[in-house]
Amino acid sequence: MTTTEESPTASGSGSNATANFQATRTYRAGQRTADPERVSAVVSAVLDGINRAVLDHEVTYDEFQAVKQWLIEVGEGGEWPLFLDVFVEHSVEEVAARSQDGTKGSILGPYYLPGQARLDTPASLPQRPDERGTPLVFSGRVEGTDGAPLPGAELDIWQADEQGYYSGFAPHLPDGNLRGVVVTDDHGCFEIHTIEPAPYQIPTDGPTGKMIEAAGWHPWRPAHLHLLVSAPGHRTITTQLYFRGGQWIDSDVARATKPELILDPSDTGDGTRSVEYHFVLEQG
Ligand code: MBD
Ligand code: FE
Repeated sequence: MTTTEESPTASGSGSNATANFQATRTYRAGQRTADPERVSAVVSAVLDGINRAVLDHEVTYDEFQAVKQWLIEVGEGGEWPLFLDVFVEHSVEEVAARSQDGTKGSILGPYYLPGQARLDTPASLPQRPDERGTPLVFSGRVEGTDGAPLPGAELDIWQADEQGYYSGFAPHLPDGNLRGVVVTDDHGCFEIHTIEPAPYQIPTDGPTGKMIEAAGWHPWRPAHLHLLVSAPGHRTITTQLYFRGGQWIDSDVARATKPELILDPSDTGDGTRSVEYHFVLEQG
């Protein structure tokens, strides 16, 4: 099996995402026992959808066997977190968003790693000495839905580098690169110095990428910053921010963009770009 030790490619990242999911499961919700009626309702709907597709498209035995083989490969390649976060999480997030106020959310994705360095504002995300990419100064404020600033709020931020790789999921990157937990100042303000990320390509050499290619789709997500924004007494927001004019904004393979989440950085004149964003957290 390919690992990220041997190769920084997508199947490497995908299997790494499975290991990460299992290692960090306790950070995630969803351990409680489900109501049998709900299990029956949801599982029936999923199976109905699959059977409907088989009948409507007259799926053959050859195709059925190919699907079984592919499902086995997704598991063996460790790509279930990748596949599910790309193709399904956007609907789970849409449901969650129905009861959420304040800043719009987006999907978490497979590459969050808890426990990063805590940094006071103004903060520079950990970078290699020769980190490539356009410098970006990302600043703003965190406030409640009542407009009150939230000092001591945390922005847990992670992003791809200028080649589209995430630290922890590519062996050539140092641990913690372009990740950090930035704490707001007495006025709820933050300032983060980083670089603009590149678009992200689903690894083309793994089963998820092969399915995308077989269907003739593209494997790209637009460039984005990931954030978990939290403050005591407030509901944590999981979101992503994109860049105006960025490639794939209107055709994100993970369908995770929203118009409210698009940044429009301006040139500062010295090759740096700068942009502000205000986060609004719901009480409770
Ligand atoms: C990513 O970088 C990402 O954000 C998601 C949601 C899925 C795959 C890779
Ligand atoms: Fe991402």
